[in-house]
Amino acid sequence: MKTIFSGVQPTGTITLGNYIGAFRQFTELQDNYDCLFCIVDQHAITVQQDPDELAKTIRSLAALYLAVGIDPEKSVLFIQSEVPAHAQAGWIMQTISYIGELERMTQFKDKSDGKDAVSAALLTYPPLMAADILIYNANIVPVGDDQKQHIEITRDLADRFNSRYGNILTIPEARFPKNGARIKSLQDPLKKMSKSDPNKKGTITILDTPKEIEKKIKSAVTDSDGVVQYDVENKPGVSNLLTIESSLSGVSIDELVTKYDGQGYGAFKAGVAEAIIAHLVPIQEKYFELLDSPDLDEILDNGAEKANAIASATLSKMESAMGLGRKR
Ligand code: ATP
Ligand code: LTN
Repeated sequence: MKTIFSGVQPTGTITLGNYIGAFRQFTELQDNYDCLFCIVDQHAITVQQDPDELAKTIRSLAALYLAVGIDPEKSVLFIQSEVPAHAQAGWIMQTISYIGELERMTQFKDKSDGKDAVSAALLTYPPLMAADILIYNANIVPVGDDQKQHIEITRDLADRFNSRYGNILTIPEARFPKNGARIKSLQDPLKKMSKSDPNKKGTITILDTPKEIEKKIKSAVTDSDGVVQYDVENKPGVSNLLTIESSLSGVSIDELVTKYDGQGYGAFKAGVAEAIIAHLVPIQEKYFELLDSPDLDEILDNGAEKANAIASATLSKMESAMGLGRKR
């Protein structure tokens, strides 16, 4: 059976973008693949985090993975920093990465732009992400569109490692959702919806109350022609809302356009908000049940143990191939 790996950073409450782009794919895939899902806390600290807040967010993200439908009987759910092989293999991947290729990464450019105190880890984020994937010999990595470049560099590094040290690593492939690979900010529909966006009006989180959701959708930026049509170039705001409703309700965009034909943006936005609320309320109920439950710790302990066994075996092969330690 093929292996799936993906990770999400504990950097805030997950958004509708994360949910549609990543989590939805995870729950669909777990029946047919060996799946590992990770809370990538070591990636989160590439920008400074408040320790208490980070600890809380890690637990919250674990509960959310389960609330959206990750089944610990089918998938391995764990925290990156509890499996030391990630950082160890991350170091190895750094040794085969070039500064130039890391400096060209869009995420590095975006997150370092205009700042004076940029951590070295923000630059070396991609080799750690490559290690995350490669130590499980993952075949498929389900992610949103923004991660395309990171998967490309992972493939390049795996290939480079294999050609230098022997055929050890599996070259993974990215998998993007058919619909909703890049959900946009409600306030700036040219930008992606992002959990670390300081403008909270642009983002719907998976834990927003129905009232908050209605308010945010009502104030979502659209345009002045009042026609509900899918046209990403000329009507990015309306198209984004159509994508959101379609991917949550399963109703095609064409059918939605027919449904809202002749109605103004008021009725359209009310319909979009309703679809989001109907989808999120059951997830929220499960989330609050799980958050303080001891089951959560047991699931994460089990996950770390299973992940450790796989990851340390690959790491050992990598170290031996490179002549590290006394493994030869
Ligand atoms: P941050 O703002 O901290 O960078 P983020 O919101 O971009 O966070 P990540 O933890 O980096 O979220 O991403 C988790 C997963 O969600 C990734 O697979 C990513 O591709 C996907 N994702 C993030 N934002 C969107 C979006 N707007 N639309 C679709 N998928 C998304
Ligand atoms: N870089 C990703 C998070 C991430 C990840 C991974 C995703 C870290 N390691 C491995 C898939 C596989 C992000 O910023 N969304």
